[in-house]
Amino acid sequence: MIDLYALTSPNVQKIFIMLEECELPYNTHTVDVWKGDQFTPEFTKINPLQKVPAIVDSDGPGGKPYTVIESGAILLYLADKAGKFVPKDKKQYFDMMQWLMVQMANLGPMSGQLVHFSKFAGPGQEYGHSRYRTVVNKLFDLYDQRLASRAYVAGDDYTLADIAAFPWLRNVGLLGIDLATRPHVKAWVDKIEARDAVKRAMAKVATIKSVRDNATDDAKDRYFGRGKYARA
Ligand SMILES: N[C@@H](CCC(=O)N[C@@H](CS)C(=O)NCC(=O)O)C(=O)O
Repeated sequence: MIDLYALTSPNVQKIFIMLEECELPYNTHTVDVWKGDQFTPEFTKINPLQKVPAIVDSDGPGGKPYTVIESGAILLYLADKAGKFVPKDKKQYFDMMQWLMVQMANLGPMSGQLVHFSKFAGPGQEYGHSRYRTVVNKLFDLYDQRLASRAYVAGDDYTLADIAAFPWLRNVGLLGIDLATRPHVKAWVDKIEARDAVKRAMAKVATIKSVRDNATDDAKDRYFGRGKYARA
């Protein structure tokens, strides 16, 4: 059995999608990062980075419990366990890996910064907002070019590169990105959204409750490492 430590963010959505796609049994534990649950000693033992997602597999390597953090590593771990969504052909495997890394190192973190500067940083932050809006727009263009000539991000098959990118590329409302000029991303989002496993995953995400809209100023400061939580 897999225990998934989760809230509702795109990095967590990837893992719900992968678990549903692989039909692996799992329990969900809510870690409300807007309440500070990520900082408890119990959760810090599971993920010293104090972030969701994380999983604990009771049947890990050697039949022993095993913990995995970082959504990209979790996707690779689950793909290995289920034997799915990773191409066997070497070239295709490395195409998939490169685009998984593009998502993990670029699309995810840069989009996260864009959301931060547009929703949470407060007034007077135009430099940060403009910088990340530009970077994310360029990344959306890059994915659109890529999807213009192939069915999926890595090639002909649906792989981890799609599962990792989907929650971010569909997130256009929050990011303030226009898909009208990215028809290939739009068609790909629609295609992935129509998968049964993705529908099941997103329905599960929708049931998770958070205090996000009523988070205290102190909880927000701690989450964002600002105010009395800032480090020199
Ligand atoms: N690189 C990590 C990012 C995880 C991440 O940033 N999680 C956020 C939610 S999207 C979180 O738990 N933030 C709480 C905090 O930073 O205190 C991954 O892909 O798993």
